[in-house]
Amino acid sequence: DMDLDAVTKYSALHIKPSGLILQYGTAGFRAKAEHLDHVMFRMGLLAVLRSKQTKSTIGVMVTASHNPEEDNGVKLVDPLGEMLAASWEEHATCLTNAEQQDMLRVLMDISEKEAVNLQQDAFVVIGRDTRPSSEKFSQCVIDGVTALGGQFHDYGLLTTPQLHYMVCCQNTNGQYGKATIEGYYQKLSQAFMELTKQASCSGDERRSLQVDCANGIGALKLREMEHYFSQGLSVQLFNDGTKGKLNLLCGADFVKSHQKPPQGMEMKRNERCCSFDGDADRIVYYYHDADGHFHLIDGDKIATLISSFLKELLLEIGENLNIGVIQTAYANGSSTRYLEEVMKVPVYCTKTGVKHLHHKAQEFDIGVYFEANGHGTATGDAISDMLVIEAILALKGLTVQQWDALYMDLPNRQLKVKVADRQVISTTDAERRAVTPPGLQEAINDLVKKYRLSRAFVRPSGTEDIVRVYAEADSQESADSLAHEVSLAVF
Ligand code: 16G
Ligand code: ZN
Repeated sequence: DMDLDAVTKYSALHIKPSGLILQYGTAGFRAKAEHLDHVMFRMGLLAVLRSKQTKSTIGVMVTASHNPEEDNGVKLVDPLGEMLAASWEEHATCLTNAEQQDMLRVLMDISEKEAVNLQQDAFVVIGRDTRPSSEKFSQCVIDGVTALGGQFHDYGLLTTPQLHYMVCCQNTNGQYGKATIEGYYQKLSQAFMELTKQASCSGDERRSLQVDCANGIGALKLREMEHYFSQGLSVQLFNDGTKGKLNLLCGADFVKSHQKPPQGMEMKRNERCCSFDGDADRIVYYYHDADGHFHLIDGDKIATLISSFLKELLLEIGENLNIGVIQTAYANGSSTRYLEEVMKVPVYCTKTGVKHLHHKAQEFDIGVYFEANGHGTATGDAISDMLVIEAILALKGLTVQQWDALYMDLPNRQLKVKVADRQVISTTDAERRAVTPPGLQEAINDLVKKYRLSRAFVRPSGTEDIVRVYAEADSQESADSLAHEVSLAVF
């Protein structure tokens, strides 16, 4: 029987600071760690309800991805390893923001609204990143699960995609893979070794790759996994967490947004390097050319490599499956053009956030999706993305320069603008056009007209209290000045 006294008793150990309001956004809750104790506990409770409702295992991941070490966050993972359903995101926000004395009532309201059978068993699996606050927070989640009588398994340190994998395995009777870390390593490595066996690398030396692990969980897991695929690929790890701080001056987000190499990595000319983010669900590649110039290979170019490879493979074997590439407004205009005009692959644009891309991708026999920031593919897994990229480069005998030369990125610039209330900006057309405030889109249109090959948009961030501005044009100077002018129009 449900023992709600246990919920009351445990919740007294995880008091919500009154007045604090948080929102379950594109990547779950994210905030300074000191605000999150009650959120973790309540997400443990909510995971139990979702598990009872779906009669499946639900995942809870404690991480704040590429945010600074002082932050933390939490997100729930749905039965097939997917993002939490939208209606439950709202429940998550309501439950988290309920004042202490209202919490139990809100919990019961959700349970009623969703027709949860409280007698049903519940099972929750938990993972966490390497942040100092994460271990304590998984304990808060466990308190929430236990308070509602749920069973749980704590996997401890995992990358975000590894937790998604575990949830999927738990709910598919082992058909997808074994729900163990060993099972994950085996599944990915075997696929990689199998693929690269066909590469004609006669006498070629073993491939090697330099990996910046953002001083995060990716380093630990890649080190554990390395020997499973080391016959095909040798990885050299940098920013492995032994010296530097998580995500500080390194990692995929830093490299992409600053368009420069991470600190703490020695780059040799013309050699492939990549960066993960703090929870290893994003990846970008880059290299220094013979003149020492830095070249970034972002999510758009990764999507292009993977989708072109698949398209050619389908032609070769005469298989008539439909393939689509899903991008966001941030996709470089050159990538969209190349995919549509050269590769003849249909391209679709959705709102920012993996769940939107994922949803659209499911409409195709083969859906490839990437955000420009390196978040993409089937689960958004930096390790599996790295292995598939390495396999394709090997099979096609492509160097990193040849890959980079598929198309030339249009120069672009991103800016953040602080405004009093970012919600006054609303958008349409997959965030490419502003609907409100009135006049803003017209102002942007006028600015864009002043530059060649130009495009610009603004959107309220889903993860920070700011508005983001994106601009691209035929030269870096033009992109910079367009972005600047648009940011002034936002005030
Ligand atoms: C979240 C999203 C990421 C997106 C980013 C945009 C997931 C798992 N993560 O991190 O895909 O690029 O938000 O942030 O969906 P923004 O709204 O602050 O620009
Ligand atoms: Zn991440």
